[in-house]
Amino acid sequence: MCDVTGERDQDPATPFYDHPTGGWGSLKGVLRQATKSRIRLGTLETLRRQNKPGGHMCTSCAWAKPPSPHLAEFCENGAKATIWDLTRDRCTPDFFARHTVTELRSWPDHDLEAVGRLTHPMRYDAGSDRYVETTWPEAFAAIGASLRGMDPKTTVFYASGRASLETSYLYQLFARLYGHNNLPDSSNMCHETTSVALKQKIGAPVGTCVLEDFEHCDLMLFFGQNTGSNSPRFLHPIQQAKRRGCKIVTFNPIRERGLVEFMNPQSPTEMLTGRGTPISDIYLQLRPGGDIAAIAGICKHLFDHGDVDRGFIAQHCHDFDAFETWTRAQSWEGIETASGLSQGDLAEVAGLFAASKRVIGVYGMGLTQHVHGGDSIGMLVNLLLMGGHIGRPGTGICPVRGHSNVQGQRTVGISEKPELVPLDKLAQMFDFDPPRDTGMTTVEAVQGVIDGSVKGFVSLGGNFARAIPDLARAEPCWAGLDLNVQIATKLNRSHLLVGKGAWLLPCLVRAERDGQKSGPQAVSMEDSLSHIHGSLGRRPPASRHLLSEPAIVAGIAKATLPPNPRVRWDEWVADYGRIRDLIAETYPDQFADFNDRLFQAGGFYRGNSARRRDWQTESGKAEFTVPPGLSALGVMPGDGVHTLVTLRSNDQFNTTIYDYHDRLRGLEGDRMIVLISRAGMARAGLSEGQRVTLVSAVADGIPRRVEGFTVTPYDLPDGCVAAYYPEANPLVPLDHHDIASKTPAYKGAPVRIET
Ligand SMILES: Nc1nc2c(c(=O)[nH]1)N[C@H]1C(S)=C(S)[C@@H](COP(=O)(O)OP(=O)(O)OC[C@H]3O[C@@H](n4cnc5c(=O)[nH]c(N)nc54)[C@H](O)[C@@H]3O)O[C@H]1N2
Ligand SMILES: Nc1nc2c(c(=O)[nH]1)N[C@H]1C(S)=C(S)[C@@H](COP(=O)(O)OP(=O)(O)OC[C@H]3O[C@@H](n4cnc5c(=O)[nH]c(N)nc54)[C@H](O)[C@@H]3O)O[C@H]1N2
Ligand SMILES: [Mo]
Repeated sequence: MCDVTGERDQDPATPFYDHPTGGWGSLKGVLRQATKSRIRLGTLETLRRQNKPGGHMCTSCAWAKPPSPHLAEFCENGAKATIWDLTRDRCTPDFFARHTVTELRSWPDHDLEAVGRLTHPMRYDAGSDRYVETTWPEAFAAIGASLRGMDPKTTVFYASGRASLETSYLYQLFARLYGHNNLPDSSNMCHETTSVALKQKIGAPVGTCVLEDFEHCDLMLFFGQNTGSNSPRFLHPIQQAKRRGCKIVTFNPIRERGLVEFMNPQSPTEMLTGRGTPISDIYLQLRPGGDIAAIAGICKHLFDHGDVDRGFIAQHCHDFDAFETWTRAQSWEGIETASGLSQGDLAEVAGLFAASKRVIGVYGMGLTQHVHGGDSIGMLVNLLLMGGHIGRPGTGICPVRGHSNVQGQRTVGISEKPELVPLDKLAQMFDFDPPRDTGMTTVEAVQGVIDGSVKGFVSLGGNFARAIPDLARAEPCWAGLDLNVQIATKLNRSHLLVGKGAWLLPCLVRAERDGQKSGPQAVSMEDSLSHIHGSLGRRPPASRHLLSEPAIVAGIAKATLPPNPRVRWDEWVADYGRIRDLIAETYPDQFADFNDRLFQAGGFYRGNSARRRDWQTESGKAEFTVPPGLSALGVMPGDGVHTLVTLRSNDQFNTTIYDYHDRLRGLEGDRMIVLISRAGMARAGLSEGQRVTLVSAVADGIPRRVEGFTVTPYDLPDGCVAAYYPEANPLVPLDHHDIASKTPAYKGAPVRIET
């Protein structure tokens, strides 16, 4: 049962955290983690250098690193991520000798990772049902032999968005030399909606903002992005913008604390007075999937009042008339029903919008992870275009990316879409014929695991089997794989779903010293605002048996592929500067003089065509688009059906569960909870603390249920329930995804509650 750690006026029994984000609570969170992980003093020194030129770049979120950093340029969750990596605990061959893989499968996610850092390369031994110690040469030779015996098209090379640009470049090259484009990355569960929708709308697959824009905007609109937990360093520019008088409007079914109030841990006055900065001027708790309708309402109001930048639209936009006709035709009744917001609320936002000269639209998973997620992003771009708010200082569209290099992985070729990769250039540089067919997305890879067509899986980080939709359906099918190779830092459940051949290959973390033949090596990553940063680790490695990610990828590649005089794995691993030369040669417009600019303060900007109003779309202009309907949901709630939103707690990084607290939401101690409004509880005849089962309401003949959720009243809109990811993932059907990009609709799964 959850502790209720706070109270609010309206409903004293509803869990609520009424302190600002940041502040003493965040320091306590870090200290608790530091104590648990028994960190050394050197780790604190490492934190001081985090996200600064010459230091290492945090492995938590992808938020921008400013050119003049704060004394401590890290947040509660960035500190937790580093401390989690630099723990003194170890997961050794001895540990594996004591536990069978079958036994470990019964352990919770938190306990598996909490064993500590992996220390040795391990091979699964089916006879003893244990992972046993192996050597790197033995592992590479066996994996290479296995891959050589398989049809490349039946293998998938997955990447979680953490690996550096250098590793990612080698990884995509390996896949293509081997013979496939099956290169989904975590982006396929995340901002792939963005890559597809923004490319279609403005001709650039990433956001257009840079940090300075936040110094000039007078309105920011936040859609479904939980800044306080997931990109807390963003709260600094937000706080500064607020002090200048910038207005902030938030659309989110949940009142997330970071967007309500922020106390800057680096401000003695705020820390001592306990008073933070209020963040949102207007906070609208819309229905999940209600964003299209909410924006339609704002646009309708703008049309009614003539607040439209027709000069900009005539010069820069395509297909505006169809959008105007559609918007004017929408009824207020339809808009209010789909959004759950009133005409008055939306008119107020429209008034603010019309009065603002520079507007930024910010968004996260609340938009991308829906059946019509691409249309939600499309609507936000429509709104910005109505006022000419793209391609001017202080304006723009700002998707907040997740993993620290997820955007960069796409930039250097990790993509299942061959048209996004300069294949001719690769062919010429490495003298081979790259595959031209479209590879598998995450959804297709899972489908392939389920139907047996995927035979080999290589995972560069991540906990794929836990992060995916329909995970319970996929779980038994992993045993059917011929090869499962996991490159990782800590033990997780994906490592335990062993196939016929399974390998667990431990790597360095970013904060650790990476010594190669030519000396210590730096790596690089791209932040959410398209700036590239060098990262240098200095901590001693957790074990002398660890290899770097580039060395592991190169080791497997060399053992798999025939010799090619243009492909010099050993030389590249000896000096990562050589890999950066290859990146610069492949992408000369964006990465010229890469090595010279590696440690530029604030990162170097790789540019964005839409920011220059160079619209690289089909029509050569920015596209207005009409959504297929007012809701982003595939299935509407009603008649016992609720919309399930899956959430991250403040104490988790994706499937890595640091602890069982969700301080910013006032929820403590238990992750198996289902949040529901009191009105919703009354209607469903539920009482607080009751144990229930959630059952999927998608009628496709596949049973999906998760038992043991505790009913927890929470301030949520009608028709909506919420539960944590990954516990609730078995309830999200695999083919329930954004239509164009196939990003799973994790924020809008229809469920019933069984008592
Ligand atoms: N501490 C921490 N940091 C992280 C991560 C982490 O797990 N922990 N994960 C990283 C990764 S990979 C990613 S992708 C990002 C994710 O960061 P976010 O993009 O913030 O993703 P979520 O926390 O999943 O959900 C965001 C918000 O969407 C709201 N929401 C749900 N449905 C809707 C809707 O229909 N409309 C609107 N407007 N809002 C909705 C939810 O209430 C929630 O506040 O964070 C990154 N940073
Ligand atoms: N229901 C639901 N499901 C979701 C989401 C949601 O909002 N709701 N969000 C989706 C999103 S946005 C994402 S990005 C995915 C992410 O899902 P995950 O795959 O869970 O993401 P990671 O955080 O990369 O995975 C953590 C694992 O990576 C390994 N690791 C950590 N650091 C390193 C490193 O430096 N190198 C290597 N090689 N390995 C390392 C560790 O072994 C750790 O166990 O989940 C998706 N799934
Ligand atoms: Mo993500």
